[in-house]
Amino acid sequence: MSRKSDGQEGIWLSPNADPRRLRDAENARRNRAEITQALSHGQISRRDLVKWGLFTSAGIMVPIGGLNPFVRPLSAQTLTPRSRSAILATNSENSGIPTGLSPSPTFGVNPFTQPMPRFDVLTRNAVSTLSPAPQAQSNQTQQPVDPALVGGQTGLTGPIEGRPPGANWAHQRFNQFSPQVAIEVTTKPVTSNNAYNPQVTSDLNSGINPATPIPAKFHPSFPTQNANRVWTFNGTFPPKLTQVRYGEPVLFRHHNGLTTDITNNGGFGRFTLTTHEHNAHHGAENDGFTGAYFWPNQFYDYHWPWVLAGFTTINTGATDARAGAPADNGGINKVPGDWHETMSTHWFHDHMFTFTDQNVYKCNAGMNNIYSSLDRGDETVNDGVNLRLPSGSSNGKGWGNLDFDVNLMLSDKAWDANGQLTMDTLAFDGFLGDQMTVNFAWKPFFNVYARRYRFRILNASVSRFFVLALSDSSQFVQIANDGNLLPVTVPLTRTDQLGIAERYDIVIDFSRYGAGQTVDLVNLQVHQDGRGPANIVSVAQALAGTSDPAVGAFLRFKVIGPPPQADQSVNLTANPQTALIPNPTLPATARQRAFQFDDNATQTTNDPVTSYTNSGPWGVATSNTGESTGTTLSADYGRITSQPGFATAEVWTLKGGSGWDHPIHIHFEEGQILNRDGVQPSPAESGRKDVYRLRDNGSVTIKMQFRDWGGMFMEHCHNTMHEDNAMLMRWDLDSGTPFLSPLPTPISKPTGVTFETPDDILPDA
Ligand SMILES: [Cu+2]
Repeated sequence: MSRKSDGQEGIWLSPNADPRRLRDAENARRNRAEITQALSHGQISRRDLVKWGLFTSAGIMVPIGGLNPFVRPLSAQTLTPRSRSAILATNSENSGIPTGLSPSPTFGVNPFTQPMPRFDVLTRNAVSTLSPAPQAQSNQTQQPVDPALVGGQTGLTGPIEGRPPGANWAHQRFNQFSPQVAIEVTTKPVTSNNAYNPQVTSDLNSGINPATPIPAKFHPSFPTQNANRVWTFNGTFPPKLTQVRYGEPVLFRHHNGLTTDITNNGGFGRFTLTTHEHNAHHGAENDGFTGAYFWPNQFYDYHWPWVLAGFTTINTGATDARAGAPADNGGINKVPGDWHETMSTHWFHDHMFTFTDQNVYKCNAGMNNIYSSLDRGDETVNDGVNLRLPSGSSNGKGWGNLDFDVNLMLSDKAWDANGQLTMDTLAFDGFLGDQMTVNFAWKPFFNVYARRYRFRILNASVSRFFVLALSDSSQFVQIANDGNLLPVTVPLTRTDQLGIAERYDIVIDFSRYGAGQTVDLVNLQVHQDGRGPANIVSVAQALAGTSDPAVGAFLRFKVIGPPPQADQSVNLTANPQTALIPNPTLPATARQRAFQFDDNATQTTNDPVTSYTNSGPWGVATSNTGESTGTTLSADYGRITSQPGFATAEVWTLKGGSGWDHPIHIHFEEGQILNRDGVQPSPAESGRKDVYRLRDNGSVTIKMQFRDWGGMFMEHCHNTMHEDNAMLMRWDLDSGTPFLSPLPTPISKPTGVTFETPDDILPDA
């Protein structure tokens, strides 16, 4: 299929469009929302949609008026079998899967009129505050199960913890890395925030008084979100931040506080949860496996040990200060492992099988800053190890200062005529919102001092890519990509395409501006559909406006004057190509594999729980020999696609289809790009990565290691609309006793997790 929507107008309907077209779009939106809702309530399946002729088996929505906003309602196009087959016959190449919702209203509010809230920092508690105490194996203490979860049956019990039971899902090395910090959080329907904890003073938070409740609104002058339209960590805005250190294991206890009524979801989203700490180097039992989801009234204990990769074989005596954690007194606590594997910027989000897109879009996402001796979050510590990236030092802890180290979560959203968050989950090409938010705030401003700032930028969209520039086209410096500081920083006036789930850490030096000046962060990346990025426009074009309403300025920096203390961070303005963390040395290649990410997938299994319920639209073809790839398969988390050897390194080639850009995420350990389409990667993606944009018809060859921990992990497209429909595969890493091999697949139920043998193991896995 080609990328351009043949002969169709763009998906973006202007508010000034022909009123009939706007009305048609609104009718189509309502009809599609009904189907979305019925799907999310489990009342119908995707297979039903195919059976009824609303979709082809390849997942393409047929152009039926009243459903597809690009097709005028015509009496001939009612849902009779005859017209359906005629439509299917004549429109088999219809490539425009619409995402054309009617424009989101902005209620006469101007952009840049609300302060951008800093992240809400989750409290770090003593482990003794957890009740019950955490334990290596899942806590199977029984509790009554709400009849609503089990078809009305009464008197049933189920475990308080949703983690699968037994030795295979016990926390690996739990005694060796016993938790020292507890972070407890509950996903809940959204409400007002009365306990906002930004960990910075008000002058560093655009004047926001944290004692003033923060309403569940994308702007103070927009309507309040209904409780079940938005589900967040702790049920409040803004997004949550965790702060962790190497050598300090964390017990992240996640409670499911959602309603037990599956239909009480605001029209989209699923009440079962599983939380992925995006690219943590942890055992699989803590990775948020897509099938290891837990239910309302349950919790799941995630053990985050925060170890440097290679800790079992490299620097095992912990003698190198560069492999270290920031001590409270400004010193270093050395840890085992390879300091080249130090990570900095992560995020965590829901990974529920076939509902990740909806649950993350409902704002169930946060970020995680990882502190190390190299990147400690105190720019004043001058010990020859600390890279002194912009942070400030005001908390007096010697690490974890957020003064000038700012998390930015970018996501495009859409809302209905009443201002309520809305989503089109039938947009199988990809879902695009028409409104930009930063930290869940619509087009905010952010006050800055005239000094260097670090911004940890996350693309938390469903399907949208970004290209970022400053409105005056001035220079900034990229210091990290994904979780990892770059080998050498990169001066830029425009970023590369920031794929979904990618992180770019950049440093902007505002000392060149005077008090009262402003400069905006601008998105230059146009989308015409959700398949991948279209053209990139100039800053001038973006500011003038394009057909894509999410292009243009979306965050305004207001310079308030000189900083209260001198900037002591490394001067990247003077030295924009500064060495940070070199790549680790990779061992010999044990094996090569190839994965093709494509459409028109088939499903070879029919497991009612673990299989995506019909063939297509998306899938992965796997060659475990590295030669030509096999059949493109729809996801089944009961299928073991590949089984890399423990403590080996492999070369994987990831290939994309024509007309698409799939940002591929491989869980567990970073890879290094050996080549992109046969040539060396750019400096900005020459570090370690966990998301690989394939680009149109592109291929990326990476090398990665498989060590330290075992279990079942995933590889998938992070355009979550593709991931959920069903471009996801499972790979297993057998770390030996006590693991069974092959690992039994967990089947999650409110009454407890059971296991079944894998549905399928691919040849040469
Ligand atoms: Cu994709």
